[in-house]
Amino acid sequence: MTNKDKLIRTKRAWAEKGQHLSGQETGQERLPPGQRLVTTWPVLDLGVQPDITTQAWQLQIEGAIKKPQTLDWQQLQDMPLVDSVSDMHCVTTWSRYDNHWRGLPTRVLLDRVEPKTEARFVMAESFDSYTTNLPIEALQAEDSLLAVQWEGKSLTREHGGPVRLLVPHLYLWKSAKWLRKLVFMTEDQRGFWEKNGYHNHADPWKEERYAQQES
Ligand SMILES: Nc1nc2c(c(=O)[nH]1)N[C@H]1C(S)=C(S)[C@@H](COP(=O)(O)O)O[C@H]1N2
Ligand SMILES: [Mo]
Repeated sequence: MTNKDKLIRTKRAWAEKGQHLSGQETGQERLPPGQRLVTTWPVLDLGVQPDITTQAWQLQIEGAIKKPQTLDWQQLQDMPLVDSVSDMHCVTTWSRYDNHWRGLPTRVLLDRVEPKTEARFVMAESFDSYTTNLPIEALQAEDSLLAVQWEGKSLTREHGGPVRLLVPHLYLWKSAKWLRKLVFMTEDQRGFWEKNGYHNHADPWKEERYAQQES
């Protein structure tokens, strides 16, 4: 068994046992319940880190939208990129404060593709075949980005460069690395970890870690 398979097996086993559920309430605190602060940035993925050049990178945007389109790297650079500071929270219990990002606010992208009124969910798909699902509101949040830089440097390959999704108010598994496609959906569908025991919603302040907590 490869390390990758072991990691996936371990995480599935945690999901089955409800491991890391603290049952604590932290109210308005910055650190969500059951999390601990780190200053490093751990790398987590399914073991394949696609090597996508900025020249080869393209984002397909399709589904229940009025303006289906493909964005390339240059088109993305020509859009109104912003700097944004946010915290990240991984379900494996580490959190990292004050990450400096640069990217395109996903709400700007929503304005550009014009979701149909019946569009309510989005499936993010990546170059490593990873998928994760989100409610459309997650992309309307002010600090959700198509991220291209972290701490003033191009996003590295291991962290999902050239372009990853960043949805800082949800556990980090919702932030798809090596983003390749966004599919707007009228009905919800579960992505990779959501089918493998993780919570569909992933709100760290509600400690929505595992599917078994969904009632
Ligand atoms: N494409 C892709 N995106 C992914 C993953 C993955 O395996 N493939 N793993 C997710 C998980 S489980 C986590 S915790 C974060 C980790 O991001 P990082 O490696 O930059 O810390 O990426 C998420 N996005
Ligand atoms: Mo994760």
